[in-house]
Amino acid sequence: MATFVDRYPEEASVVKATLVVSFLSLGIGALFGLVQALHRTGYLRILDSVDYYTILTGHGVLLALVFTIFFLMGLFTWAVVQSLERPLPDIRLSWAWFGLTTTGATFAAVAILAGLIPSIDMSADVLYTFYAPLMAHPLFYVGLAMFIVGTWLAGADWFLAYREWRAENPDERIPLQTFMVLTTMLMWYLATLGVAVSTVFFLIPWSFGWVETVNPLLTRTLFWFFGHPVVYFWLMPAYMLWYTVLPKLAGGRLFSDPLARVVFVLFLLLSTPVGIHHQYLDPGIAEGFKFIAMTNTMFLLLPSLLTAFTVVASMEHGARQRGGEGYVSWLGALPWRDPAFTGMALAGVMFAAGGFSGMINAGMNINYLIHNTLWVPGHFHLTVGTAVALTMMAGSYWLVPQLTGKRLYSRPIGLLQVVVWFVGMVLMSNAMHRGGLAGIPRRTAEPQYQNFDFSMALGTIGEIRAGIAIGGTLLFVSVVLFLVNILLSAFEEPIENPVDDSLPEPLSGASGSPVVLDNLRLWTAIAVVLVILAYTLPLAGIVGDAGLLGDVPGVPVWVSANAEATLDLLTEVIA
Ligand code: HEM
Ligand SMILES: [Cu+2]
Repeated sequence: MATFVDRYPEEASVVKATLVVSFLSLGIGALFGLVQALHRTGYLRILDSVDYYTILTGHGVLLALVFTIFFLMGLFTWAVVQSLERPLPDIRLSWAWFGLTTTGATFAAVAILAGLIPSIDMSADVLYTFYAPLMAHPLFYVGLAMFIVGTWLAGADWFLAYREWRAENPDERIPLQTFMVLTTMLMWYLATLGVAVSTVFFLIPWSFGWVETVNPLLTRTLFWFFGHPVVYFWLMPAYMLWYTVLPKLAGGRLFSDPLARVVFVLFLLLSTPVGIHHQYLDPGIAEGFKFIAMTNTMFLLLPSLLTAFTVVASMEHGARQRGGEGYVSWLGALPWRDPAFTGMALAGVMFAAGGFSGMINAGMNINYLIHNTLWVPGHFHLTVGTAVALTMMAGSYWLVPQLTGKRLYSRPIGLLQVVVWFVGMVLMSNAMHRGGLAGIPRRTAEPQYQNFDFSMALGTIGEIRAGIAIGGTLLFVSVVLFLVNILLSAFEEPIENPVDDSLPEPLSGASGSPVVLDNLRLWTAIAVVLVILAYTLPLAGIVGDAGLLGDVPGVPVWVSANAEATLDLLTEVIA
């Protein structure tokens, strides 16, 4: 059968456009990552420590929000079109959401980067978590709002495509990839309510000066209402690739379609009512609510363990089809020379490690030990920074040829790239975890530790710094290899079948999965109820304590070019 671009040329253009934005952000974000890694370890300092937060905000926003979500929008568009086997209802809608998200992301990026130019009175050094009392230039929040509305329209595009398909196929099961897209988007609609309310009703009016004050705890809580589920928004594209593409690359078939559906339903139900687990150390939220969030978080382990089981079982099936034998030696029969396969498999291994450190984060009491230390970036560079990012890069080696009709420039470079990422991340993330245990804070340009002379359980501060600097450098090199490989692929000649893009049926198919799983209305209703139960009382308490608009004037970091004004404001706040 002809490849994706031949069957759906217009949709392929939309997907390509989203990937271009995604990869551009990846390149800039990775450069910032390198600058940070070398700066805070003292190896190379090319900028003033004052500008560290501009770079750190750029890194977080461009990688965690722009790179990942643009990739998701491209992947989901591809997935809906190819699994429903029909074009999108109206390609103008697709270009509209692409235009809106791209403009929004550009506004936010401009507001952040302007912080590097002292003559422009604009900055947004508020970090990718952007809650009060740090205040950004209004352009930043307006950009974010446009970006979020754009993702809503993208979801509408996919739901409309599904509705057209459903009208013609009233009795069929929702194709698995479309099911994944729809459940993920339902979760997203629910989760983004928090950040949309916070941005539109509080942060935008506040940054324009229409209201004097905001309630910082309220904006924090609304951020984390969205800030936990967003991690599943990053993760679900990776899960989609692990469930539907990885088994095929391994030479086999997905072990179980019903299990995959159960996992996505569980994420829809459980992603949102746990956000308070990011606020274990926030005063102003009663311990009991934190405890409930912790309990819900532990339930979230279930879908991840189900995934580990299903994906490994599918890989084992593939390996045995390829002649693999024994309890463990079947691993050797997997196609390790294929960069798409190896990248995703290594990403999965890293995700398991990230799961372990995540357990520490999730435990209310142990969390106090590592809160706001380097441990935390150590953790999420394994999860979003590798499980997601490396899967997206590896998946691109298989996906991009379908969108261009051209083969990948070099598979060996691809293989080298994913292995370099793995090694770099082992070094950087391991050092970050240990640094965190030693008490080194995150988000700090100057963790000097000159007179640090007590011995640590493992390694020394010097060795931890070296791990971060060398690991960070390898990661940057890996991103360069990835981008060059993709760029050079664009100059290949188009060919008939640039990649084997067929996706085999699961071993245990949709017909074996309970029909109720496809009842999206039911799951959405339960998800809403769970959110109401988890959030009504905490939010009522926060608003009851300090009012909707609080009494904190805020710290507008966008006048930080004028340090004295900021200091005056700070003094005012403290007084
Ligand atoms: C070239 C590869 C990368 C390098 C060298 C790198 C390095 C770093 C370093 C050193 C920090 C800690 C800064 C601090 O707390 O002071 C950091 C933070 C962070 N990184 Fe990365 N990183 C890389 C890739 C990624 C990727 C792929 C993602 C996500 C997709 C990511 C997301 C983040 C986020 C969200 C933060 C936290 C920002 C904040 O605290 O506000 N990074 N990175
Ligand atoms: Cu979380």
